[in-house]
Amino acid sequence: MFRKVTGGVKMSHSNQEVLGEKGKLGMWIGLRGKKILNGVKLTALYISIKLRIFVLGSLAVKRRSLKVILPVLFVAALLAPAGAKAQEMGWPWNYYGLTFQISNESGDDFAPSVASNDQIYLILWTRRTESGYDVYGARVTKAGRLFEKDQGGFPICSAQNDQMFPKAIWDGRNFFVVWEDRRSGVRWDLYGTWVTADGQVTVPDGFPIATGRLTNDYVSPCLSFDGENYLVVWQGKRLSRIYNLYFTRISIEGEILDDRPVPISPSLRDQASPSVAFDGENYMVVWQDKRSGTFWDIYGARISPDGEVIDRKAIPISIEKRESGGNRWKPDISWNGAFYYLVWVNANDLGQGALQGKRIGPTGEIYDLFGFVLQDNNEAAQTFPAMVWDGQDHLLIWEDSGQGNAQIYGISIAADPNDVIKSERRLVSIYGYDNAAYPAVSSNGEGVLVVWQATGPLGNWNVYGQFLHRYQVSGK
Ligand SMILES: [Ca+2]
Repeated sequence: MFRKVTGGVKMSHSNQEVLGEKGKLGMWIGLRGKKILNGVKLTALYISIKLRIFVLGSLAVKRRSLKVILPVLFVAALLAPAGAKAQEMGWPWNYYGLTFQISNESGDDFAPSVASNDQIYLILWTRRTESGYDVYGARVTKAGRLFEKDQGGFPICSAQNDQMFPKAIWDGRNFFVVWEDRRSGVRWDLYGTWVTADGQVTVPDGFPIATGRLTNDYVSPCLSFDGENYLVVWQGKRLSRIYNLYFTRISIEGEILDDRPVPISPSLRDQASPSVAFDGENYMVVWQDKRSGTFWDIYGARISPDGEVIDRKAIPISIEKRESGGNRWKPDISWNGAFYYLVWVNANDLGQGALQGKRIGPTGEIYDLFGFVLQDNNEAAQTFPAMVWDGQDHLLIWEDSGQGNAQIYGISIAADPNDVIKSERRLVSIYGYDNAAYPAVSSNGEGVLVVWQATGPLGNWNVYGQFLHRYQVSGK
């Protein structure tokens, strides 16, 4: 059920051995451990965990093999244009109301995402039930209050076998939702449906968006909307062994517009973790790419609304030279009306995740020769960055495993094409219990809703949310 957390929750560090320096890997292992303890079949989740560890890389495993990367960043700072020096701005957000909690006493609620229109936010997440994993949702008003009838969440897909990791976008009429679906029993496919602003699921359990062949999984979907059609991008297995990125366009009526999944930049090396935004003219997709043969880098490509890949060879984005190693993972892209702001996880000198940024113009022009550090705290790993534009500034949030107990932090970043202007970091998961992880964020232009997962009082995963609004609210 949905509960208000009344504050004063102590942040226990008792899970240090689980999270600690293992970061995200530890989280998923913890989840798997819980699953085993609960005696439910674990094949599907195990595959999913394995996939994600593979995709994210393991900060813990990489740690030993990494040498000092700090000099690279230092040199980058020296060579970067003067304008790229970081400047400070204020934190413009007020914490409005109390943190929400969605709890499910018999299982886990985790892996949340959030979308919004000008009236409501739609939170989506994965729920572990006795018969596998299902997709659930709940609505929050633009003032940050849960809808009474959505307490505890409503099912969006409870088909047989597992459905996980939903994402949504508002299309002007409905929320279009896409998730990973293993109802076939042999592989992960992508399914979707619509959720109305009233909370109705128009196609219960959804319809197929893209289905792989044989055991070729389709996973990690992201989506955007160009005013007429949706673009769904995902990583799909090829030749039963490597992941490449694909997309398909879907009309607002649900018609699949591309005969078959379209490869974005075919490669014999892995590509993973896509993120997509629409700039009013084209889509920009960014992802992590192992075409160097050794390390993951960040690449991008534009896709036109007609479904043409404009940058078939892909735009190399994280072109900084490495001294000794280091991967770049998990990019997230945000359009602010003039340019794209990009963030990704960069292995820092301790082999832990730090957050790096870059700005990219709508034609693919990279504004920053060297990526700049958006957040780097050597005491902790920064992972799972998510960025949003609220009409005035970007808000960047992430999972920070400082002190062994992960929490959600954020910084504001000005939409300045020349200077890096950002606030000091602030704790967002103030009342989020332990192991606050896997954050997501959406803005309707007036406020921002941040959601994450954390272990609740019963020891299972719950979904939490914190509404933020600007200090100066006019006419409200
Ligand atoms: Ca299910």
